[in-house]
Amino acid sequence: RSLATHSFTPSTLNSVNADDIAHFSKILSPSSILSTLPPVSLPPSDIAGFNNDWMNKYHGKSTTVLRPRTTQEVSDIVKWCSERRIGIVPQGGNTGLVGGGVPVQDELILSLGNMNKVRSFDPVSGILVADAGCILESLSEYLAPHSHIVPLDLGAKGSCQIGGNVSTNAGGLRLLRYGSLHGSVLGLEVVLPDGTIMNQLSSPRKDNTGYDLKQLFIGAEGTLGIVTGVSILAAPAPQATNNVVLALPRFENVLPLFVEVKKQLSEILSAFEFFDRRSYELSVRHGQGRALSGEEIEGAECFVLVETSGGKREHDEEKLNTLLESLLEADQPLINTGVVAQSPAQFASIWAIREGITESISKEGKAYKYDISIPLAKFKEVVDMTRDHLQSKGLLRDDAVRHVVGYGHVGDGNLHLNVVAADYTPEIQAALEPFVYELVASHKGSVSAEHGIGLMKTHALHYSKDSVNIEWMRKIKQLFDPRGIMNPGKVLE
Ligand code: FAD
Ligand code: 2HG
Ligand code: ZN
Repeated sequence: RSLATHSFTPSTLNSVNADDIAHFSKILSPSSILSTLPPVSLPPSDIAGFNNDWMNKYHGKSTTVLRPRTTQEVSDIVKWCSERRIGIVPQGGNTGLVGGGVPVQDELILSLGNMNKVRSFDPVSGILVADAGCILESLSEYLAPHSHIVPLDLGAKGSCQIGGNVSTNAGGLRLLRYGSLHGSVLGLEVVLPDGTIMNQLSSPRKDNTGYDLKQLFIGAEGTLGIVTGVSILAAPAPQATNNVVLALPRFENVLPLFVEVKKQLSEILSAFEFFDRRSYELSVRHGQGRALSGEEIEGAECFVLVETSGGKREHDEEKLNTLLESLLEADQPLINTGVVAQSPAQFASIWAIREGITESISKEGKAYKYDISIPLAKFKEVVDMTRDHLQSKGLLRDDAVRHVVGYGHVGDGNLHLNVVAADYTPEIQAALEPFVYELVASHKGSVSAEHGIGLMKTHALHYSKDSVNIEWMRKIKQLFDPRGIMNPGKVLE
């Protein structure tokens, strides 16, 4: 059951038919065409995974999934779809959280999964050029022997693709250290909505030759073209990493703690991640990382994960230990305890608690996700106000809303407010929206910090962008995609 509150109907678009399949057969090998239409005639269940999103909240009705192997094949498909006016949904790992990667109706799904080769890596400059369909984790594995890392990391790394990351401008767990993809992506290869291939992959690191067109595709969520290749600046792998989970008696301590941690760890600080007590409990309940001891979590209202990445283990350990001592010995300690990883396994376990929250929530129930930018000082207030609001509506009960939790990237001012319910229902939806968006707007925040607009937030864009900005977004969309075939109904209504 789709709960999309949007009435978008791509009425001017055509459905894929058997003649189209015959044409695609001339472009692609048979194994690259999955379709319920003749002559392929697969059962719908064979393509259900492409029609349903990661949360199982948004459901498309596509009949056909194409899995090209080359940029030329993508171009030939898009050219045909442009002439025939068939809507196309580019799809990467399908881990997006705003319904952007699945069709609204029966648009064709163009899945990048077969374009999964590293094209080149230069260990001197650190420039990696890869097909868009490369899975993020496989790029990390490729770079490890070259002592480099992808400047991006997120919990979905085992499934998401670099092209999907670029198209959502994914933030994730390393943004604090390495900045956004707007900085680290050096060039893109894109198939434009008329099938033209725009290649900027050979861009050097410094390139001020006029308008920087690639920036438009970073975060465009597939509405302006299909990213087929990515050139990205990999970072030198840190020689030493460590992490610690800090238990805080009250949320109000997070802000002064962040200031203190930044001051003391300075150049070796690589992550500062926040999760409230309930998020922690859900994560360990569903087997994500080893639970802390009762003593360690006693009296803790929330937790902060601090990661260090530096050049010399002894130096970094000394800094981390000095930080912990000073925090614990202060007159009014900001933390109750700090558990430092003593082994690679413990390091991974501490990260698993934080990275596993999203998955544990999906095991606990259906998630309403609000990925918002607000002032750090307001994180708790917004979570509490949302919970109180649901309570006042009588919705805080086991068969409706089970939990309201907050976690996220404190260093970037990005809160993940998650409302975990027994089911997606119109009643809960109406209680949450526009309530949450108005709250965000009252703090001059963003209704989408890092996940994008997709289908979920097209109607909420105006809470964060004024009419002049939206108008120019529309003009850009019209310029690139006058026939409206590229990911219709996403980002802009
Ligand atoms: P998809 O879900 O397939 O697509 C996402 C959007 O990009 C869609 O609009 C799609 O049409 C478009 N798209 C995909 N590939 C292309 C392409 N090649 N060309 C053009 N358009 C394309 N996000 C964060 O920012 N930070 C996080 O920390 C984070 N953690 C996550 C953890 C989990 C467990 C999950 C499930 C998701 C998380 N996300 C996070 C959401 C995030 O948006 C995605 O994980 C990721 O960036 C999407 O990549 P994907 O390949 O799965 O793209
Ligand atoms: C994270 O930071 C992701 O873990 C997912 O961005 C957030 O599930 C969410 O709301
Ligand atoms: Zn996040």
